[in-house]
Amino acid sequence: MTSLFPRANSLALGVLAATAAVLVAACGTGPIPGQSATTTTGTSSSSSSGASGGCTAATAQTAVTVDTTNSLKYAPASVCLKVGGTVTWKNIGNVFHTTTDEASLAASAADAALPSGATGWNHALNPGASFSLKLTVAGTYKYFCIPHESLGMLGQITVVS
Ligand SMILES: [Cu+2]
Repeated sequence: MTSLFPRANSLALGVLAATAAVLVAACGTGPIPGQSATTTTGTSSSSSSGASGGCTAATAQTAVTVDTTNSLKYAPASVCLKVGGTVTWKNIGNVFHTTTDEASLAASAADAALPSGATGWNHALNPGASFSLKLTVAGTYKYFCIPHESLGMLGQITVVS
């Protein structure tokens, strides 16, 4: 009887060790599901809530890609662009989205913003589709997804010269 316990224990430990090894391996390799591994924008560590926090001529990009995802987000939600630069939205999921910066289409007026002199836009993004927009007026743009605005699918583009 007593001789059974050590055996059972070592079996249990073996299983635990194997499970841990699998977990470690799973964490250590491969991208996190739903995230594209290629999005490395060293400049946009912009979880900062400030309007143009950190977006300067030195950090601005001339071309950025914003993914629209099945988690109903723009990724990244905030980008820093040089004047004359291009934003490309790409629907990487299978849910319909829009990229929209028209105050008249917003449920909440605060979700849409344009610098004075800039033109708004409203473009559908079917699954797999992409849409590019060149922004030639500096300032802060706030845009949203029509079907998911109330769920917080909001984006911001800061354009600097
Ligand atoms: Cu959406």
